[in-house]
Amino acid sequence: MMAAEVDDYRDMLRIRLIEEELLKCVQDGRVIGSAHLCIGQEAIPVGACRALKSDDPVVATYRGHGWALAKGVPPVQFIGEVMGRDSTLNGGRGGSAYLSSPDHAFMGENSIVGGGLPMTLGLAMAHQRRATGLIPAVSIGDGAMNQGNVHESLNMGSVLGIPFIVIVENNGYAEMTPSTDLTATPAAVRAAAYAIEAIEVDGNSASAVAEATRRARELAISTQRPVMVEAHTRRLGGHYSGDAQAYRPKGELEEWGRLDPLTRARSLLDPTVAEATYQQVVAEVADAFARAAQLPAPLEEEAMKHVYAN
Ligand SMILES: Cc1ncc(C[n+]2csc(CCOP(=O)(O)OP(=O)(O)O)c2C)c(N)n1
Repeated sequence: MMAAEVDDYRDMLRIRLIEEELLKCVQDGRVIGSAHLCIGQEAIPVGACRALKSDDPVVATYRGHGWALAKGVPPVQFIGEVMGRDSTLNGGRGGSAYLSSPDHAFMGENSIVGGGLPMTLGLAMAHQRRATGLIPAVSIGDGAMNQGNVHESLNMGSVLGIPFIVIVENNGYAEMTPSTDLTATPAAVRAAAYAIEAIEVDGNSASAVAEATRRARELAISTQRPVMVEAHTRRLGGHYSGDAQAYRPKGELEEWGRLDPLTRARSLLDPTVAEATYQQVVAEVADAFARAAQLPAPLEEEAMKHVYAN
């Protein structure tokens, strides 16, 4: 057992426990609106962020809680932001699906499927011009691989020689549609159309994702082009917090649950260490929720700040 394995378990568990509590918050009204959870997919942000430099900018989707936390956004501020509190992140304006923290190189979530690609291309152009040595990374879903702007960005990045990493989280579904009913070829196969490298990886292993991302980062630098990582995983919850998942075939969740990255990560640990880590994260998350609930509500008179209307 190595320290990295304890870190993987702890970091994935923190994301899982925070999201499970956030789901309760949506259900009991502590969070207004909905939330798109990454339950089952935690190994991808945890592994990828371990391989990226801490200043490498990351762009995520509405399913971006894990990425924000893996980039080091403090849980209290993160939870407060999702609860619409006056957090130091976006003052409650970002919420679950639009939060950002540039101080942690977490450039933000967005709800435009595939919308992270053009943003990341722009970020990558800026970093290349300024010769910062940083490599931006973007997470998208497999469904987003059918969006035009994803292909436009990959083509442009390849032709213009702009290095960035696109991590495709193939989680088995795009909303309520099975990925296999939607996409004719795997994402990694399509990368060849843009003459960029692609690496397929078991997205339920943080160490495998870390290794793939490390290679992707090196390839982005050596080829001076985008590089794709297709991480195969399983969404172990609904598309969003209100999704009853009636479309799932019987037994699917049980079958997919056997691949749960957390169960696997825990099985690699000494049972005493695993249990101590579990208890430590339970206490840490409970404390973070209690402290987030103490954050003040945004001031009513500031509601029109940061909007163009007045
Ligand atoms: C441009 C655009 N089209 C459609 C939608 C509606 N929509 C929201 S999520 C989603 C499915 C995306 O699936 P995928 O990219 O696989 O990501 P996942 O939700 O599985 O993480 C769709 C079609 C949207 N938000 N934006």
